[in-house]
Amino acid sequence: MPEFAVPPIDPMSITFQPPTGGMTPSGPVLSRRMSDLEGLFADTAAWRAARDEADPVVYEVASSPVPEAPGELPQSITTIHPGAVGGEFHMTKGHQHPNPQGEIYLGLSGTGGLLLFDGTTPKWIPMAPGVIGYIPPGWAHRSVNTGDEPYRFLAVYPGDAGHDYGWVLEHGMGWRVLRGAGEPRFAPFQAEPVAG
Ligand code: PAN
Ligand code: ZN
Repeated sequence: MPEFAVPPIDPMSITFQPPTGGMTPSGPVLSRRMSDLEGLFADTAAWRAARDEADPVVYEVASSPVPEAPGELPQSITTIHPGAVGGEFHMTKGHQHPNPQGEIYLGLSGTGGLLLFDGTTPKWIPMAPGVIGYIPPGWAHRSVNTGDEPYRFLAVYPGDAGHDYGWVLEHGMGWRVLRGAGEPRFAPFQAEPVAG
């Protein structure tokens, strides 16, 4: 066994709970409500109305007990509930890994997409059950539910990657993902307000 600055955890198995998107054993679980997503959606009036009316849970993230420590590979399962705000699909906040490291997503259920942005060029990876979306180092990433049912995916990432949310607030994600006729529609990030 090599020497480690932080001793690794023991080998373990983690069971995915398909009905809820939970993990057993479980680490931290977090819920992001509409009120937690200020500044994300282009249509501020629609966002405020959704927040004030019911303040729904937009997405939940269940984590395994694997710690965010160097050398470990923590996992999380994100469930984004269906819906849109001013025509813009429900999405995660999005972040950049300040320590530039890659990440793997695996679609588990529902339909969505992975929006990637390197500061210049946006890219879109359609996600569905069985699809692996690969996030190379240096690409900010956001997930979007483009369907009518919960979109759920597994993420596996290096434990010392870190999460920088300020980068996305400052630079945007290149595109906004809007409800279209059948397929999602993409608008430049600056376009606001967005008509529903
Ligand atoms: C994912 C995300 C998760 C929630 O586990 O953290 O989908 O998205 P936000 O963190 O942007 O709110 C991941 O990419 N981890 O690195
Ligand atoms: Zn990430």
